[in-house]
Amino acid sequence: MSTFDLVISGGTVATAGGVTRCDVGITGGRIVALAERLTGGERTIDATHRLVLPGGIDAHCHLDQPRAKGLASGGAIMADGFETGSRSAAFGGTTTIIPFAVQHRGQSLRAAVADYHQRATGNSYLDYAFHMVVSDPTAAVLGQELPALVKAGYTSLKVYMTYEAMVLSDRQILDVLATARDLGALVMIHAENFECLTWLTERLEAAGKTEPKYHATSRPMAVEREATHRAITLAEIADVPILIVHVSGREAADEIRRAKARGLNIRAETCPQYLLLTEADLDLPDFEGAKCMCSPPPRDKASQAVLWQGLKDGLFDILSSDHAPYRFDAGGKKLHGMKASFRKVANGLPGLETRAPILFSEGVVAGRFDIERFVALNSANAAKIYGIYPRKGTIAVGADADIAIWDPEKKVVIRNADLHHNVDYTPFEGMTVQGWPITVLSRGDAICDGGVLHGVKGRGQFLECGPPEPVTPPKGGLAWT
Ligand code: DUC
Ligand code: ZN
Ligand code: ZN
Repeated sequence: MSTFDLVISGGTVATAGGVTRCDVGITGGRIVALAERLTGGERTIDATHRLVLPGGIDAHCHLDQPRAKGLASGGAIMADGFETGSRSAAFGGTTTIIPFAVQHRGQSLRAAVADYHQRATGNSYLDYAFHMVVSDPTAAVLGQELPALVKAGYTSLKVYMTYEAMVLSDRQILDVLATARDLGALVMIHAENFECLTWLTERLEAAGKTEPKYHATSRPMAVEREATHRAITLAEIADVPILIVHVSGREAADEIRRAKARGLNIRAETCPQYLLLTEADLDLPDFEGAKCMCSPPPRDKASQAVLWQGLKDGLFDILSSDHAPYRFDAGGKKLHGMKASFRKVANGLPGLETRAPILFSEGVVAGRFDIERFVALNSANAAKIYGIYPRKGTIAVGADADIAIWDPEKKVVIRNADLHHNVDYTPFEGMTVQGWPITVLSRGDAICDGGVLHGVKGRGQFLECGPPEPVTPPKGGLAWT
């Protein structure tokens, strides 16, 4: 009888805490042994000259979301559900996804969560958790639904400071933050000033300035900076940690740095599009700029440098894709035609598969940070922040065998034709990256290997999340309770 179901031999194992040459023994979907040399595997993967890394966690992605009623861009169809989204993520070395269960106004939060379970069940190749989106914080949501849902393993939720159908007032955000504080849940905040960007949008439209490039003009850095500052202020008043999602540039990053220096418990995320794209990418001919339209929009080279610095020095905790999969066709970006105002174009771009390879190539290979920091940004920090560590996010005895075996030398030219999502473009077309995951295991099962899909659709399991880190005790500095 074999000692292990599988042994990964000869590779270099890296976690957020260190790098070591060792073999990994896997049985029953879990890591059961780490040693210089292991024998007795029913199967063996030779990982010589390879990096053996915890599978990535994409902690911010949108899958199978019906467009909220009332949005100008309403009606556009998400091209990826849990099947193609998780498949694509796996080919890029990601083994856990955390998309959103979105509450629409008038809907119960429980019903929203149940709806997204139906969308995921039987479809995902990978394990998944859910963040909730709270767009209607009624007394029932705050008083009954959230306590029950947090207990049931939904320990993070997102609120929006913009979007007609989602925006919450400051007072509502405070209500949500205070509830999260009581429950030990983590609130993620989309920080853009809705009134300012709406005012700018109306003026731009009145002047006939409606092409995709004006999307960026309508949401300048000041719109994000102000909202970031306000989000931090609200968190300070409520005395609760928050996580600011998809930080796009310098001024917002500066606000977060200042808040952290004051001892506030602010976590932050950025995304590859803000590291690689600029506002100029929205100004491509033939409506092509719409491919790079996301909110907040990409900024400039100076902001890119600030974000890279923040990834390196700990200002940012995670790098997520914000995968929002709209095709460049009449069901997606072109739903209202190529002459439509930027206001009507669905926001977002795809990135589940390219996220980790871009971070590895531009981060580790380019010498911006080491492999431990890569693992922290790619998986370990997300696992801790969202309460699934150490089951996910590390290579340790007892952890799930969610492992990506990377060839650190392999050079890949990113081509949409080679990706596994259902979107008909990638904003990173033609970019060369070095380093790519060759074999990706989820709980010991090979999901993909050498470019071939082996995983079984629907095998992915829902993950109940525990309490998020950081759960630093409330400071009690602001007396309001
Ligand atoms: N912005 C969001 O807030 N969500 C999805 C896509 C986007 O661009
Ligand atoms: Zn957002
Ligand atoms: Zn998003």
